[in-house]
Amino acid sequence: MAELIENILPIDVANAALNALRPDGNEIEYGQYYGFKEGGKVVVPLPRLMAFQASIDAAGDSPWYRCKLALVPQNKINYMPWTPTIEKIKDAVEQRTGETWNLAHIIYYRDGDDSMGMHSDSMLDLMPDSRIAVVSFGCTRQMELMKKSRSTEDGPRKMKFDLMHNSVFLLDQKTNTHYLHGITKQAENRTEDRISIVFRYVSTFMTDHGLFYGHELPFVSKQDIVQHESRRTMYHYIFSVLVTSFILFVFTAFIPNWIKLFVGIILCYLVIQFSRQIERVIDKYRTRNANEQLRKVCHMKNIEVWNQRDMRDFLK
Ligand SMILES: O=C(O)CCC(=O)C(=O)O
Repeated sequence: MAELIENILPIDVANAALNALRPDGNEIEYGQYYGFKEGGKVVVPLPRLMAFQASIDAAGDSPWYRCKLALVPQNKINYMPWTPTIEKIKDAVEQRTGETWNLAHIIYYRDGDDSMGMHSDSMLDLMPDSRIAVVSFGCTRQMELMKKSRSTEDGPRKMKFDLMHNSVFLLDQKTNTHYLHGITKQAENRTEDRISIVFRYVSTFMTDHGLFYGHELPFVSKQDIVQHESRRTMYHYIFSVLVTSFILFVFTAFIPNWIKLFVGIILCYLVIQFSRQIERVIDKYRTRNANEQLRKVCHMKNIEVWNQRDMRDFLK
């Protein structure tokens, strides 16, 4: 069930965090992001500023969270490594709740006119049973939850939570499946700003070659990818030597050996390049399959998935 915990940090630490995370605190570089309107026909600026951080490993692999935001061509989402204040907040909230998170969306609501429409979070890449944490600093804003029309779950049709300075709201995946949530505009509160840090524990990762690994994917771990790549390199070499030997044997029976050696080296190089190109096409196909597989898993679990058009756009 969703839960709200107040006074998550010592108050002086929370006040310092609010100042550090404001745009003029120079720790976070917020950007303007865009969303689709009218069934995807119009792109409009979102009424809030955002920044993105995640646990990035030494090889540059980053957790990978698919959400509608990533589909808007104008949005270039870049997960940056943790900055000191965000990492401090993450550690403190993890200690207090016993949860773990590896990715954060940091949202700056400039005043009561900034808001977030009713939606539910994509759960495609979330670690099963992990909760989403919304840590709030600054002006109190209201989180509204509304039961989805197709939900057959018992429970209130509407819920409201005041997200106070220095609080954390924990949203479990079951509530996210049955309810929409959002931050409504607050006309009487036009001047005060608010920062929310939305932490998620994502179990899908992307390597710098664009291969995915994680639970429910063909590659479960990075180790699987490393083994796959070394097997693949060996196949490239064997394939190239066989093809080159065959070509030399058939077409160059009567030419001197030193020319054969020279032509052989060049041919080998060309065949390796050619087989790498073929591998790239196969990789693209595998990635597509991985996404298809994730989609099917999500359907089985009856959780929200992207529609076919979203998937196609993402895979372009
Ligand atoms: O900013 C907030 O408090 C809510 C954020 C949220 O709902 C989301 O990122 O999905």
